[in-house]
Amino acid sequence: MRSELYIDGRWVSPIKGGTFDVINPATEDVIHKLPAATAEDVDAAVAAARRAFDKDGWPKLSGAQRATYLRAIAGGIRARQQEIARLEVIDNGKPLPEAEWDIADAAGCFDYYAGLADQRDNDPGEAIELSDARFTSRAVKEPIGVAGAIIPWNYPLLMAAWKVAPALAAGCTVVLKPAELTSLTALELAAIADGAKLPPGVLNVVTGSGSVAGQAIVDHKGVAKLAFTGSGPVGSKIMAAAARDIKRVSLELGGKSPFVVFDDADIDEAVEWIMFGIFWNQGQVCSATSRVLVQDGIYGELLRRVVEETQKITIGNGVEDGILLGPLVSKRQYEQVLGAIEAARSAGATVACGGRRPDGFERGYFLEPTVLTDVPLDSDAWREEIFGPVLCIRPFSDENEAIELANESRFGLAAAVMSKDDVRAERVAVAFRAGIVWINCSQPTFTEAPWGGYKESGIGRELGYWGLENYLETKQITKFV
Ligand code: TAP
Repeated sequence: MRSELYIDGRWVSPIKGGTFDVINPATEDVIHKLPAATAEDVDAAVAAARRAFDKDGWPKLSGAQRATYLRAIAGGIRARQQEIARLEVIDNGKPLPEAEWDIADAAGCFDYYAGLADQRDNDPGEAIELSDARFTSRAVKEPIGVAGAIIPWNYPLLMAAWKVAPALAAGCTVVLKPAELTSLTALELAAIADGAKLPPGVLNVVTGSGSVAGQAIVDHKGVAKLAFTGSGPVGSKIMAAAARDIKRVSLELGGKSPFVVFDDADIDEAVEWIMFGIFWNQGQVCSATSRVLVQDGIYGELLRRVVEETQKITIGNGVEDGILLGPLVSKRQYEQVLGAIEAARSAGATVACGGRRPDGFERGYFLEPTVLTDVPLDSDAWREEIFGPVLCIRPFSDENEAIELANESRFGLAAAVMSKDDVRAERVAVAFRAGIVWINCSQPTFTEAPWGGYKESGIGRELGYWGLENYLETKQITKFV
């Protein structure tokens, strides 16, 4: 495990020397100490990133040259997949197979953006047809500058990859701040980039708190673009701060995503996707389909099956075999989710199963997977993101009611629909006010496809070509001929 910041291609101690504890959420043991960066360290990181951008020529390399570095990073991640996945488990708590998938996806993300970097070499810009024939014009894309990437704790390495890979492919340089709760693998990413001989300053990783290191990145004049994933209130603060010097901003802020199941759906498949949609990663997933709406005809049967399957979920330390649900990431998160369940109960909801600490667990932030019914539509449990293994399920009678209930939210990240009637499923998919819509499934995520939310779920899109665009400016070049 690394114990230093990675700035300008070197491992350095924080200028003020502070540290913070790394806690394994399954055991509550302090397993490591990491450096707490302050504004002075962020200054050094931004200065290095600026020099790499302005003077050392990272943006001027060909796309193919940048792609070579990205592929080397992908290879470096794959070569250490098992070891990094284990670090993710002891840091975040997720079951090992899930961590292995995350790490493989992170490597895939670097390979994918290497492909897009390659393609940009052949892109002469877009010719623009002008109304005045005396001029010719074209639009070209250029990297924005230094990108500040601030990421959450639910998919630590993968969220780093979603930001670092497209930024580097575009020709930006990066200062990355991982969440204090899960910083171990971001430092390993720096080590892998170092091993791939990424030029100094192109990627800098500063660990530390959001209010100090994160805020310093947000406020820094040398940062041209902010890419953030996390909570709504922090996203809102970042957008307001970015407005001061018109930094480019992309935000991914979570949601309260609906899953509409019509009564012609296959019950076995519906149960499987519903469970996956909420209990994966302990429910700490921005796109979790945490509000399930089931048509009257199958509501009773589906609820019975979901409860039955939920009670079978094996809970435990993610490093052990056969575990499907690990601990929540932190004491704070555990208490917040328990509090949300209690508040739901007080508001009149029924706890159909779960809702408490499982028997036999004295240490660790373990919580039984929970199913809530009779959740009032005006309660926080129905309206607010709980970010834990808590499913709200309720019946509906017809399509219009389902769409209305689904869209009645200040969020709009994802939505899912299940029906054997393709025409109806397509109609509902179009009616959803959400950035990501799944038909007959929930949560599949592809590096090639755009990811981001409507409404208060965020602004901008990550992944695919859209993810690259996040880090590019558009320039018009017009010539008098
Ligand atoms: P946030 O506070 O939003 O943390 C996300 C990232 O922002 C972390 O790296 C955090 O740093 C940093 N940060 C915090 N304050 C900042 C500031 N003033 N300036 C710049 N960066 C700042 O989320 P959280 O506290 O970890 O979780 C709270 C709730 O947010 C959760 O319960 C959940 O509802 C939601 N959440 C959503 C997502 C997604 S994917 N949408 C992910 C995580 C959490 P530190 O954590 O190191 O302080």
